[in-house]
Amino acid sequence: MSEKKRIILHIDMDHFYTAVEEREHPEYKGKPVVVGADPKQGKGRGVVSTSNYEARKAGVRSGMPISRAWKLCPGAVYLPPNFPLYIEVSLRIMDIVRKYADKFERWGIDEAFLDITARAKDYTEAETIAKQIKQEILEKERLTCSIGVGPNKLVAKVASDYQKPDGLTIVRDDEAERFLAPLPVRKLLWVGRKTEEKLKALGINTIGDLAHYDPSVLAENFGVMGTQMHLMARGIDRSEVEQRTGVKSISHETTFEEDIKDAETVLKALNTLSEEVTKETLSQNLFFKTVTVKVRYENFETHTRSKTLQFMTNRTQDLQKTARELLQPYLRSDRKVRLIGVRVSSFIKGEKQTTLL
Ligand code: TTP
Ligand code: MG
Repeated sequence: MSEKKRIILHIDMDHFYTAVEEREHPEYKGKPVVVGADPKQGKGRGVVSTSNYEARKAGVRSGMPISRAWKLCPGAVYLPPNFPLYIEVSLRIMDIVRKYADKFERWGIDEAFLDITARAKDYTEAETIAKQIKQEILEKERLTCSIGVGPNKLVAKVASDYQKPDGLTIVRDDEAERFLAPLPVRKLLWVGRKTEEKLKALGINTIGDLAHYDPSVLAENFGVMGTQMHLMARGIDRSEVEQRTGVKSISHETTFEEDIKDAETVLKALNTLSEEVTKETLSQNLFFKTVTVKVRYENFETHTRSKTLQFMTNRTQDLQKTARELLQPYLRSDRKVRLIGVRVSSFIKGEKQTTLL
């Protein structure tokens, strides 16, 4: 029995946080813009959330220490993240996008997968749909995105990243393996830095190298993941586009400007983080049950501790109280704290909560 051929789209907004900031502040247009921690004239700690393409030209990247970004690009506009705004824009974009598909899957704040098999009889029709989506997002939100179209989620995702910004890359099922072959293995989803190093040691640099490698040796070296990677390298991915809340957890963390000994200051920051987290869960109509806190001491020793509540909640006070209980044992007069974080997980959607009650 042959499987029905699918057509999948992956949409990824271009430099999302900074794009939203540029839209709100036209005076930033054309300048390098960095969203992230306060750079404090190069002495700031914490990291870059994202940067626009002008700042990327200077070498600034997501996740890089903000102090390094400052060195690379001192003239950029540096902005703190405005999460409530990004979430609001993200939700509106998801509402635009989901109309175009029978199956829709949100994937992080600025990405989504669409299964349009039932709506596009071929790749030409798929291209028309992709162009309509780009046009509607541009008209309604004045933002650009990049879209990849392919026979499965894997190929669509790699394709959306292929030409950025404002790209549209179409990869038909019979072209998938050839399209992937020259790309570095790290472009495959879930191939992290460690795996990349191990693959390099085996002489595997490109996805094509991986596709032609002996699968039994890959299985020996990487177990089930080896088999999985070999399939992916040949452009094979059977995973479905699945409707779900899209997020498994929501978290916020902060690196203090200087290491903190005073428990009250740490707890105050914890309250603020908890507030930011519940703002986000409320905006997505999610109730949570599990709370996790993270603490990093000045020597980078890091601990996390979780608790699952007896009830689902979306209340800031519940989160603040639980987070405080969890963090308290780590606040010791002899240890300075560098970073703290709050995460919530085990979600259900608001409507379900009402039916449960
Ligand atoms: P990405 O889609 O990875 O990045 P991007 O949209 O900024 O840029 P690109 O044009 O390459 O797609 O992430 C979406 C948003 O998530 C990004 O705007 C900011 C946030 N983010 C972080 O806060 N930290 C990170 O390390 C990354 C990668 C993203
Ligand atoms: Mg993006």
